[in-house]
Amino acid sequence: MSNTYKDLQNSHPCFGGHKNNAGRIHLPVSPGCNIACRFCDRAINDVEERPGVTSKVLKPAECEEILRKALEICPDIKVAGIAGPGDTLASDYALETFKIVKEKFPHLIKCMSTNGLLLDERAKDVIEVGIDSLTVTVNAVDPEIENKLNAYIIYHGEKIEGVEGAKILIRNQLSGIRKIAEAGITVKVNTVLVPGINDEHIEEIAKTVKEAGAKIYNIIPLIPQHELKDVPAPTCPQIDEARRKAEKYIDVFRHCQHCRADAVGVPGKSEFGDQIYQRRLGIKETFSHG
Ligand code: CLF
Ligand code: SF4
Repeated sequence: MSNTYKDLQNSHPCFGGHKNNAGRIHLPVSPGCNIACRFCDRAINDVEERPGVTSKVLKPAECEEILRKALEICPDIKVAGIAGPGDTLASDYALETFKIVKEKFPHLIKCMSTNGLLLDERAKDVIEVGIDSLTVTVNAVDPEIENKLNAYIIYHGEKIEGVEGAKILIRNQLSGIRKIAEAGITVKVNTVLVPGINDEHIEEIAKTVKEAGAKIYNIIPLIPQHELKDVPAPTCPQIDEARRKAEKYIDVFRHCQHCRADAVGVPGKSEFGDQIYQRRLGIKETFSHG
């Protein structure tokens, strides 16, 4: 039985447990990605798993030792999360890793984050592996808006661009959220707030994902880079306004720390990544799937 939303509010740093000093470790086992967010520097998140990229990510078999070391250094860690650096369902490494976590560290909360393109078809696997909390990044529920945020998807080996790709992405995200929520798993939705593109669309997203079964919503400010490098990052008042709008429909999480895919510790308080991972991911500031 997975942790309930109420359990997570006490023990998961991204669902309210930050007040109890709960920590998390991110296991960066997922290399490639299957969509093309226009704000994502895909040098490290490319669909093809180039040697230079995969050599930097962790292998599922390496995770047991990493987790033992991390728990020794930071006993506050309550959550084993996988949030990239690519998409957790674009390869099977995340699910393989969660199987290991479940067997060797049954007390840890298993937290997975995905763009949701494959969530509908992989929902059964996600449920079977016993994920406790799932985050889906939904940046729009209108394909015309999503098209301004995402260039294409790679779906069953086919590249589908523009509005067509956006329609499939949104459909799969929402039906995936429904299946996961119906199984009793707590779902959080992240939205990257992009001024001038989806800032007027936040209410619609919040309402739609709540109806699909999401429990909590997190607004992540855009880090301007790649194709959207000239769009200004949202200001604090803009972020506050977006949160106020979303809150009419769904609980809002306000303590997000924009974590790296290889972050370790209590978000915003401690960071042990350098001690745990000999090779850090070659990323500066990149989008986090948290
Ligand atoms: Fe990691 Fe994300 Fe799980 Fe948290 S992060 S996979 S839900 S354990 Fe948390 Fe970090 Fe914000 Fe993410 S503070 S970026 S929301
Ligand atoms: Fe993929 Fe995430 Fe980059 Fe989007 S932001 S292209 S989902 S790695």
